[in-house]
Amino acid sequence: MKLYSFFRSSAAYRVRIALNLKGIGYDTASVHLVNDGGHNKLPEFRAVNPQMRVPVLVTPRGDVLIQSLAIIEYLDETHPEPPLLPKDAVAGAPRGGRALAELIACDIHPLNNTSPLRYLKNTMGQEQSAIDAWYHHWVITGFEALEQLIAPGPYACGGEVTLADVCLVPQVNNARRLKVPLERFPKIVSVDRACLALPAFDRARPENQPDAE
Ligand SMILES: N[C@@H](CCC(=O)N[C@@H](CS)C(=O)NCC(=O)O)C(=O)O
Repeated sequence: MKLYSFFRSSAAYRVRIALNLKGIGYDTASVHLVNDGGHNKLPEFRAVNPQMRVPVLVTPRGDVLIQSLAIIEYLDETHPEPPLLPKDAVAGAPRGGRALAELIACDIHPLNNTSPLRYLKNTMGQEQSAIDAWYHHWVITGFEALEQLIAPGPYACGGEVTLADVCLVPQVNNARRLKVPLERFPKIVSVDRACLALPAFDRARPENQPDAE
């Protein structure tokens, strides 16, 4: 498998964790999202993914998969062990992996992603302090709900790692990098710590990637 990734991308981080959990080897094709205005905007990458975002996973038979949650669902179907998604729909709500994963991936992450933040700065002319306040606001709002929904642990949905953990750890990493105070979220911090003690999560950390800076 080939993964188009950027060490700091939280969506790519999710897929790296899933690949590691399932013991699937892959090659990293690094796409720098910042240098020269973003190498993801170059025509050669646009030809791979018209959305010009990472991650992109290319399977051994040449299928080109985009969108981290869809990629992870594909990995779960083709490599069922260990399962990351509940098989029964009721187990998915409200504390199941899918609901918490979507809380993070659909409601928090899009608001603090590279493109919207750049738009706030370059098109809307916002000061960096206002952009930081925006970022903190949406992470904290999401984390306030997530903190209440997390199971007793050690992982977000209880005793097994699920898609919720795969999404939580990169979002916490991102929040720490942007200096969001996490003292009010002891359950989130505890789940993050438990996950990062697992080699699959540790190997997927931004600082452990071949393109880390
Ligand atoms: N919903 C997408 C989000 C992908 C995404 O936005 N990736 C970011 C990095 S975390 C990206 O490539 N951003 C480039 C840009 O916005 O220009 C997914 O889950 O894969």
